Amino acid sequence: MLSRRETLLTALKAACGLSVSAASPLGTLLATPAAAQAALRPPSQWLFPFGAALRDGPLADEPDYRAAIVRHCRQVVGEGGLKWFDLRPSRDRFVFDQADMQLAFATENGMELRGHTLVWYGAMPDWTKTIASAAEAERELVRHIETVVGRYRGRIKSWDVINEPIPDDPSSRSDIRPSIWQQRLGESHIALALRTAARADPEAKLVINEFDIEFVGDRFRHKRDALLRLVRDLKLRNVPLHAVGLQGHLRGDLAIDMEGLSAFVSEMRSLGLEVLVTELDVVDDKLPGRPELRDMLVAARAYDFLRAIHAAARPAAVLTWGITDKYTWVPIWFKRSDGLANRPLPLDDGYRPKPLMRVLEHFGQGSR
Ligand code: 9MR
Repeated sequence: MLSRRETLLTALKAACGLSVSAASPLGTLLATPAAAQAALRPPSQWLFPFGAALRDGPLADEPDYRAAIVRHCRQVVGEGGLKWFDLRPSRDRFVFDQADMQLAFATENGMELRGHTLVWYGAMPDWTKTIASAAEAERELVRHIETVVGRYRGRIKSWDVINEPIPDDPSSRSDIRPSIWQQRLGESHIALALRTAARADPEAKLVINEFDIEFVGDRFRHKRDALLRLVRDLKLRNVPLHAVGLQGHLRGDLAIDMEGLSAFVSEMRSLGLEVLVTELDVVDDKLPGRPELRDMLVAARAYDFLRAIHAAARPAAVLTWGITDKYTWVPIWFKRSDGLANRPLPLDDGYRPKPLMRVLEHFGQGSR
């Protein structure tokens, strides 16, 4: 008779063609009894710092949420708080309350806060639409970065300076996503932002952060190629840039391009850049409903992603975009048609670890 584990693994294979046999490393690690977890190194000793994005509501109101973050994380990042929309209600005002609170929470609990984000097409306050010339754009961008990075100098040590610069379906390798900065300054806004950030905090790690570069398919290969072109060009011109962030908003229904992703990470390393995972989760709207199976599929997808990265280099950090299924952006865009709640994150809505947490632990221990 088939064991429950074998039944699940067979269902897993049938559901999305993932080749997970009971004897494979993934099969074994998913089947490890929870009791054996006690033998693992605690998160403070993982080979990369693990962390998660913070949401301010539960951070203020929910002791269980705070406890879960403190228990599992060495790094955190605000889901919001340091975006233009949050910091700049008007041209003349900077509002740091949210970010200050997050930094205080991180510091009190021995965690680093990452900065997200200085240049993004999204979450922009309406007044920025009135930026009318190149000179005005340069003035606003420089003032923003000097003020924000300067305020947290030495305290926020890693910044997503540039977020999502490559379009969803780039028309060429030099295509850059439209934004007010791209419109007014062209691609030079990217080097300007990085140089300004480096001046404001010479010790900070400066990151370009991007999504949708890990899957099989032409669109994703084009995105990878365009990001590679941009990064190479910046390094060639000695623009300060230290790392590339792979957001890792994985799709349960899309296969990881294992070779393509490993080659991309190797290329980054050969350019002298670190690679970190900044926003990992697995969008599960197209996966089968049954939670037990869905959690396995989510874990299996993340396993492939982390395995392809580790085949080339150990990531400098891994952060998930939230810690619990209770608080996730996923249903905003990817609600399930069967009405079941999404389950994209390492803890369920009762803060219990899911198979995805096992996968993170596995790589955190240095296993492959
Ligand atoms: O999860 C974030 C959501 O709460 C915000 O409404 C949204 C707009 O600010 O941004 C979401 O976070 C995004 C991140 O900043 C950049 N990568 C994609 C993330 C998910 O949409």
